[in-house]
Amino acid sequence: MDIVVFGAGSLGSLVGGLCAREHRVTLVGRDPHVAAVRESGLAVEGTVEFTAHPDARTTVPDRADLALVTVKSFDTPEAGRTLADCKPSITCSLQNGLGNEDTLDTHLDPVLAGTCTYGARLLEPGRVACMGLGEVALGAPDGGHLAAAERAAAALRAAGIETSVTREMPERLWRKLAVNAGINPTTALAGVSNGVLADGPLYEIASEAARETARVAREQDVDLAEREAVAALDSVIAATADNTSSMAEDIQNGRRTEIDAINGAVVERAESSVPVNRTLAALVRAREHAG
Ligand code: KPL
Repeated sequence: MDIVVFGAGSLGSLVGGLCAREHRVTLVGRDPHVAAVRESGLAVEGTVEFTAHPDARTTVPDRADLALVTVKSFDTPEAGRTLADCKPSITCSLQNGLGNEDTLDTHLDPVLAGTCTYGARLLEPGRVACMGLGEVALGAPDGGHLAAAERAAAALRAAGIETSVTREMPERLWRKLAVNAGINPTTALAGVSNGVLADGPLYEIASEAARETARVAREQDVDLAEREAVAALDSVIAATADNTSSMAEDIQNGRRTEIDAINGAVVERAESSVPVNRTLAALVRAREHAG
């Protein structure tokens, strides 16, 4: 199968590298990373260790059977427009935040929603660390069955990636949103690793952000209990204790964050009051603007 991974950052490179053990993969990203991969291959280190040799470039190839989208949520409009040129038979978002599938759907069809629990870190151009084995869940963004999800899942499984197809993607996306709404802004603002949230005052803030997110999910007819959102938060904090969240890394490096698609998305959709998400979103935006 021809797979294009649009967004060769840490997660995209890891997933692309794993897929390249079985499929023809093109990683689309930025130099100097893609130049290093083209020249010497992609070294995957950590929980799994191998060198993969995907094609790597800054532009999309002519065609693709499957496109995996791993760019930051604010780059999704560009991903949709650019990927339309290679007419992928199936597109699947593996991104953080809400709304990515709708944005991709403007240009591509069918579009699947996906969640991925692999931990990844880009060490330097051409080298990515696998911080822990994970799994992928795929399905129709609005729930229900989509045959394309079975085909995409079969391709990922053939590459050794544990993948399930679910009819409950809305619940999964909101559960993941609750986790990100709790962990990402609190770790970014405090400048700490995920594990620091486990005890103390930051946990109260993170868990209240997750509870608010579950309440907003239910306002949108998505069945997510507050205790389920907090249980998901607890298990991700424990499983990623040593990791720096993507938002904390973005703030440390003076980059734009995904705040709009995470806490901003909760605030935007809320019918009730969500003071913790609103405050976290305002504080992270202020930090971004301060540079
Ligand atoms: O998805 C993540 C992120 O950092 O964006 C979590 C799950 C919080 C892991 O760090």
